[in-house]
Amino acid sequence: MNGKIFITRRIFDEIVTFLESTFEVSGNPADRVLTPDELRAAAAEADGLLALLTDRIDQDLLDASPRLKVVANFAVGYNNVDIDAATARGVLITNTPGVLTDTTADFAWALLMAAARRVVEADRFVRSGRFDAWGPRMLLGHDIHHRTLGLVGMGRIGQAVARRAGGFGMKILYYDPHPVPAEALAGLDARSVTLDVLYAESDFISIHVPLVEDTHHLIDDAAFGKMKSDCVLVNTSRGPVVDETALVRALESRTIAAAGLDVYEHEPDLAPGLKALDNVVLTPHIASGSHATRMRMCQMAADNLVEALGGRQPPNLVNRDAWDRRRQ
Ligand code: 8YV
Repeated sequence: MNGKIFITRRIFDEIVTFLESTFEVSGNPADRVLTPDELRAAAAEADGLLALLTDRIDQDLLDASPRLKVVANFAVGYNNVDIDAATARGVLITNTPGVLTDTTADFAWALLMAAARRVVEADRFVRSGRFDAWGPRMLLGHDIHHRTLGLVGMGRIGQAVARRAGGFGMKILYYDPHPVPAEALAGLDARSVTLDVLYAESDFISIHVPLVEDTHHLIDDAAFGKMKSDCVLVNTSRGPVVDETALVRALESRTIAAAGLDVYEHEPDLAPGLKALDNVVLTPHIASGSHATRMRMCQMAADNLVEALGGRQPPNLVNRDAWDRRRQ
């Protein structure tokens, strides 16, 4: 056996069987997030962890995990990991990029359309028995076709959302601090703009940035103040990118028209007043949640464990310096 791995949450049986062919596998039997103490106790015995974004991989945990060589995050995002602390110990961190791009982009569109055309509200209206006849001004929403979509972040998922906007005849604006390769923009009528121009000109704003120091509360009261009053905001990235109490204020005061949220600042808790609002669609962090994509994400995390604990550089290594450190 190539070492001991611990799986922090129940995953697909097929992947457990796959891992058991190489490793001594143990895992969290319960379908709930482990407490920090439980996670620390498990990690103390492990050479590798298959972890989720709900697992805090910090200095404390790493200090208490003398055998730990690799953490395979079952996610493309890795803001749950203290990368510097891991790299300092030569602990490899991997993620699951690419395989979830289209599934997540589809869901961003589902939220955008549900919020713009009030789908959830309308469903509740019909279920409540209030639909007694057609009405000319009933539950009117906002057009999507031929409007302007603003993308905050133009990485893989932002680009995939932009590609879908083509079918709606939309104008695309994007803001990304990092240069976007020309080939990624090929065929897309997308214009790079400043955030202020994006806020001022977009009818829809969709967020596709990682949670890092610079993106924490990127969307705040000041940003909402620059947006159109009929703007619809969509967030499938990370909750703390948006100041959620400011968002509640903006939705209550109709500073913006509506929002579609899959992530929350203090997930799974919601900011006070959010769930009472009609002009917001709320989902529980399921954007990458298709059967096929979650299975692929899980297989990718497992493959990274096999490579790393087999002494080979894992394909989806996030902290290259840790690999160099391990080889010294
Ligand atoms: C995951 C995500 O489902 O990949 C990410 O970064 O947020 C989602 O796709 C979630 O992180 C599970 O760990």
